[in-house]
Amino acid sequence: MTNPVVQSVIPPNPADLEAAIRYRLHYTIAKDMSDVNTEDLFHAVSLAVKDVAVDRLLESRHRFREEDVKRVYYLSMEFLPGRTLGNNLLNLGLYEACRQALQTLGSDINDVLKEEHDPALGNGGLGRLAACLLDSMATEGIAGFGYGINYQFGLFRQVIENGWQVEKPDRWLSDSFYWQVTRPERIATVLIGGRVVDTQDMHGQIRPRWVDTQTIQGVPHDMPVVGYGGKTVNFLRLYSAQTSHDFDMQIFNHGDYLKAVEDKIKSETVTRVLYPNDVPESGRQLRLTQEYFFTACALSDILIGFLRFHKDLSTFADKVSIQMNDTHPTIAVAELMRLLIDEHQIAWDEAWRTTVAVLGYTNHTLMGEALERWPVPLFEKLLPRHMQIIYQINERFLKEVDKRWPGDLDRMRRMSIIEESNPKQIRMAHLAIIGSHSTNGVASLHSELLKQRLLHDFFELWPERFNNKTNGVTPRRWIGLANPGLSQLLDRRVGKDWITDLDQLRALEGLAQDKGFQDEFLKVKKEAKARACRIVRDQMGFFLTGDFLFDVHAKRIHLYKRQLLNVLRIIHDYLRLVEDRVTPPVPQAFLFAGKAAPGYQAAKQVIKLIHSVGQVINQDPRARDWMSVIFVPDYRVSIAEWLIPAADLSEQISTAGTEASGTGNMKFAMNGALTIGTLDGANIEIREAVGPENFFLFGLTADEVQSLQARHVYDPEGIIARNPAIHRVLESLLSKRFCANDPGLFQDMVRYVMDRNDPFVHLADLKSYCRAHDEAVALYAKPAEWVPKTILNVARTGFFSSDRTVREYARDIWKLR
Ligand code: 26Q
Repeated sequence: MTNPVVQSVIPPNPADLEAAIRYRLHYTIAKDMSDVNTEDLFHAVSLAVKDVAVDRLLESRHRFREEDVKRVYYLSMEFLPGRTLGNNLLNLGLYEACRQALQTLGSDINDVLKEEHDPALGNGGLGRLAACLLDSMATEGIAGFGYGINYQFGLFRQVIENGWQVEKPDRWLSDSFYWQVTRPERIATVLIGGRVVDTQDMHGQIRPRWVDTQTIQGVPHDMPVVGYGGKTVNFLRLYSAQTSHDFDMQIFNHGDYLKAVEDKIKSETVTRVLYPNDVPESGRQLRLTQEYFFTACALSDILIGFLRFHKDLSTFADKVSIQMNDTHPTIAVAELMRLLIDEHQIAWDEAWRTTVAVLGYTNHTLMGEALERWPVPLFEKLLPRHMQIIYQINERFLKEVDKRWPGDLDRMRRMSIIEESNPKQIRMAHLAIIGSHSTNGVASLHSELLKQRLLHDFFELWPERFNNKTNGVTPRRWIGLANPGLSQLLDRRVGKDWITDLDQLRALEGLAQDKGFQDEFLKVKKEAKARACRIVRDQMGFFLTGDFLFDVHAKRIHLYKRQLLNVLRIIHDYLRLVEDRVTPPVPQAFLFAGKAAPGYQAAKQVIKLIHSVGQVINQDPRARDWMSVIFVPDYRVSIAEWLIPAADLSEQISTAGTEASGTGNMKFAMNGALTIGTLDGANIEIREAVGPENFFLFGLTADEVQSLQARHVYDPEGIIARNPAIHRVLESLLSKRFCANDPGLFQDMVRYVMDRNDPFVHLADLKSYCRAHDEAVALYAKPAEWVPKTILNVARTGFFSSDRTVREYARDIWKLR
C-alpha cells in the first residue's frame, strides 16, 4: 500500500481520497476495516487532509519568500476557529469527495465531523473575529498570520444545574488534535522579572541592561489556515510556555530540587488557562504575564523571520504590519522598542518611527470601565525595562501635548499613559494609540463614538490615525459549512462564486418576489429548523417543532446585551396570553444561548431567570402550544453553526452605544433571519444595507441614551406607573410565580431595572421593544410578506463578508500593494 497523499496533492476525487483514508486507517491507526468506528475514521480523514494542507502551506511559504511580500501578523489573546476538518475540506475543495469516500466506507460525513472537539480558545466576538479575519486573509492571498496562546484549558464548559450555570474545565488539547505542528526549532525565549542596571558601552554611552531575569520558553504550535480554493495556506502560531532546557539541567546541578521543580511548574502555568472575563480585572499577575509572554514570543519570532531574509531592520516597516487585537497585546509597543534599542542598537527616534509605522490597534469597546489598566507596581516587578521605556514614551508624548495645548494640565492628565491614581495605573489603550499609526473601531457608530467620546482628546491630536473597519464574518464557515441547504441553493441560483465574492448575493434581489424561489428558500429554512429540532430533542430531551417562529438570542450573557429585556418581554407575552387570553398570531420558540463570566453574578442570575421562566411557561398547558423557552447550554462555534441557520428572528437588542459591533447579527441576517434590534453597533449598517423596511427597529439612539443619563432624567418608576403592563411584569417577578421554591429569588433583577442609574436603561426601551416584536410576529404570520424580506436580507448582506473587512485593513492600515 502506498500513501497516495505524499504524492503531493489529492485531486478532489473520491477514490483517491478513499485510498488515502484507508492508508491511514491501516498504517497510522493500525486497524482492520472491520474494527473501524467513526472516531477512527475522523482521525484517518484528518491525517489525510492535513497532509494536503501542509503541502500547500509549504508552497505558500515558498511563494511569499520568492516575492518578498509584505506580511501581516495578527496578535490576539483569543482565537475561536471552530472545528477544523469540515472547514479545511470545504476550503481545499475536498468536501464532496470526502462525503462520497466516507459513504463508500459506510459512514456519514456529518457523524465523522462531529467527532472533533470544538476548541474554545476565546470568549466570544473578539476571538471569533480573529478567526474570520485569518480565513479571509488566506482566501485573499494575503501573507497574514495569527499569533496567540495555546491554552491548555480553553473557555470553561457550561453545564446547567437546577437552572444555574456551573463551570467545568475544558481540556481541549488531546493527542489526537492533528492540526498542530510543533516547531521546536522556533522556540522563543522570553525574559521576565529582574532589574535594570546602567552600564557603559565602549563609546561611553549609558546603556541600560536588564539583568537577573527569569526565562520562560515559548514553544510554537502551528495550525494551517487554509484559504478558500486551497491556493494560500497561512498559519496560526500558538505558544505554550515551557521551562528552558538549561533550567531543567540546573535542577540536577544545584541542590534545591523541589524549589526548582516548583519554579518549573510556575512558569508552565502561564499558558494553562484562558481568562473568562470580558471585562478586565486589573492586578491579575498571571494575565499580564500571559499578555507579555505571547507578545514577546511573537515579536521575537517575527524579527528572526525577517532577519533571515533581510540584511538589517531598515526596511522592517515596509515589509511587516502587526495588528493588535484590542489592548491585550499592547505591551508590543514597549517590547518592540526594547528589541530595536537594546538588542539591535537602533537609536530611539528611528526605533520609534519603525514601531509606530508597524503597529496598528483595533479597539473593541466603548465602555470606559472595560479599558485595560495595569498597576505600575505590578508592571515594574514583572517588566522593569518596559516600565522605563513607557515612562520615556510618555514623557515625549506629553511634551507634544504641551506643545499643541500649552499649559493645559488637565488635558495632559487625561491623556497621559499613566493614571495618577493610587497605585498609579498604566492605561493600555493610550499606549496603543500613541505607539501605533492606526486606531480603528469595528463598526461605523463605534468608530464615531470613539472619536467623539472615549478617545476624543486623541482624535483632536491625531485625527488621521482614526479609522473604521466594520467587522465581517467569513461566508465559508457561516454559510458554506453552517448552512449547506442555503449554500446549494445559492450555487444553483447565483452561481458558485458567491463564496468568495459575497456581493453576488445581490442577484437574489430579483428573485425575492418569485414564488418558485420563495418556496425553495422556505424549504431551506424549514430544513435548518428541523435539524435544530432534532438536536434540541436528542441533546436536551425537549420536543420543539419547526412550526414555531424561532426567536434566537445567542451571545455572551451580559447586562448590556440585555437578555433581561428579552425575558421581561417574554413574561409580558406570557401574561397577555394566560391572564388576558390574547393569543399571539403564531406560536414562538424563544431560544437563548450564551455563557456568563464565572464571577459575574448578575449575568448568572439572568441565566437562572431564563430557566425559571422557561420552566413555568413550558409546563403551563395554557401556554405551551403558543410559546416555548429554551436555553441551549455551552454555546460555542459548533452550536452557532446549527442554531443561527434555524433562526427566523435575530435578537440584537443591546443598549445603543454599548455594543461595539456585534458579528452574530451579521451571521443571522446572512442566513435569512430578520433582525429585531436597536441602533447599536453594526445593526445600524445592517439596517441600512437590508433596507429599513426589512428590519424591526426599536429603542433609544446612542445620543438619546447619553442625554437621558447626562440630564439624570431616566425615571423607571415613572415608566412603571404609566404602563400597567410593565408593572404587571415586574409584579410577577416579585411574586412566587417564577420562583415557587425560592421566594424573592428575582428581587435583584427587579432592583436592577428599577434603578434610576441602570446604565442599560432597560425600561426605557421595553415598550417600543414589545411593539416592534408584535410587528415582527404579525408579519411572520403572513409568509407572502415575510419571505421576500428574508430573501432581501440575504441578498444585501454581502458587505458583511470578512473578505471585505480584510481588504479594507490591507488597503488603509497595512498598506499592502
Ligand atoms: C481583558 C483583560 C483581562 C481579562 C479579560 C479581558 C478581556 C477578554 C475578552 C476583555 C475583552 C474580551 C472580549 C471582548 C469582545 O469579545 N468584544 C467584542 O468584539 C467583537 C469583535 O469586534 C464585537 O463585535 C463586539 O461588539 C465586542 O463586544
